[in-house]
Amino acid sequence: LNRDVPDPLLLRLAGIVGPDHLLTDPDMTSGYGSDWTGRFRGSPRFVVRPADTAEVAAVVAECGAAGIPVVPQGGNTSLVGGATPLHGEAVLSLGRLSEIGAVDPAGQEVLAGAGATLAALQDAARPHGLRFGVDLASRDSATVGGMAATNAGGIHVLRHGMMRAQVAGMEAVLADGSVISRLTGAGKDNTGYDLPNLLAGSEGTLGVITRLRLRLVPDPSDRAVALLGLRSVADALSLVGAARAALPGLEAAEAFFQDGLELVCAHAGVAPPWPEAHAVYVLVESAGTGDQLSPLAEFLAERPEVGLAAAVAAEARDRERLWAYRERHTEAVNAAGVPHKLDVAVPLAALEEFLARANETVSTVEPNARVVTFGHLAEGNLHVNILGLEPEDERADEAILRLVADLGGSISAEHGIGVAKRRFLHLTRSAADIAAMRALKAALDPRGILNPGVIFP
Ligand code: 2HG
Ligand code: ZN
Repeated sequence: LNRDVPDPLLLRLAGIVGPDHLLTDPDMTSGYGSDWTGRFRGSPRFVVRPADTAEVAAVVAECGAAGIPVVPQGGNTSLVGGATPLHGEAVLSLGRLSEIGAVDPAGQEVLAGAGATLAALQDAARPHGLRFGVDLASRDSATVGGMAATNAGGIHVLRHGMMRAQVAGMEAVLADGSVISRLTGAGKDNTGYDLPNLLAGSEGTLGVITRLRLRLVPDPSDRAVALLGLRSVADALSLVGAARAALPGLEAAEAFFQDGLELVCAHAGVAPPWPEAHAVYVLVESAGTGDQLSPLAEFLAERPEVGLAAAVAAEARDRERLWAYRERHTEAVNAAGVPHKLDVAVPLAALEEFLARANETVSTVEPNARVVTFGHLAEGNLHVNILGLEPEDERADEAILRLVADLGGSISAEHGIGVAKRRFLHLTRSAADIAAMRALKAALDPRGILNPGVIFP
């Protein structure tokens, strides 16, 4: 343990997980100390990497008894400082709980450890003609435990819903080290409070998810993607509305804008899809069994919103090329600086107004700031990324989130509250809501051991 005076807690933890899985050397622990954006940084007191549920329970009980708060961490892909030891907490890494059980083809379910990555889960499902209903760009790192804890969204929400909708069962360790488990997978179970549903989206503040029974969906054999350069946000919305009605296989409807496209092209070293600029770019994807390309192309040919800037693709490599313009926004933004990330949703009827006012709202506060917006159009979910602000300067964040609240939206559509938005929770949740949430937190974690400072100020 590299310590002159052995710390009794560290000795006990090393006894539980084995000395190799208790990290105290700052060179080894620093990677666990900041979130993916780099905006939120801390130094963990130590990092402990249990191998299974029993070890997680023993670690949480020991840390709780010693009064050491614990930050549960999966793939560390949070964009809101949701798994960052800002005040020297211990990091409880779930990465070793990565086992994926046998796929149940009849029940279309699979048991997965919290530390299994999304990509590993997809690999396990594919040979059975199945896949997981949630997909997102960080698929190689994001773990299913973290995705459930944050109720992650992603690019297929319009077809399959968010992460909570995929959770058929859950095992978790509570703050006192006890284990709750509903993993049996009996499709129907109406026996009292739905604790898995409560823990999904609780951002590690109510319990540490250790295993999940996850729903799978049929893996469509055919896909087609279209990228369109359109004249206006109004056109984009009417096109997506029509696509939802006309294309039963529609599973993605994404949007981005000229400034974001230019950033991606410069960062990735690729040419833009068309030489001329367009007011808004929309990417739609349709998936199913049998030809998807012809119905998509026929639909687009009849739509008045669609002009010459239209590209369709069915082959995997061509689809990926079109998707890259949208999917590489996050890395391109991060390469340009440390962003403030405001993942918001506004009612579709207010989307145009929000977009028209967002940039001016930011520039009133900070004239030099740069705003890059993109997102999931069908849900009115926009990722407002602001560059050129100090990490702790929240004035622009507040102005945008107040605009969202005024328009009847949500200050966090899919990334969670983390520490980034805790001061603003009251903007879209009532005092009664917050009091009920605090009561749950106090009942399940009276000493505030689990992920302190997340969700609540
Ligand atoms: C996405 O939709 C992710 O690509 C990340 O939710 C969004 O980087 C972002 O702001
Ligand atoms: Zn997103």
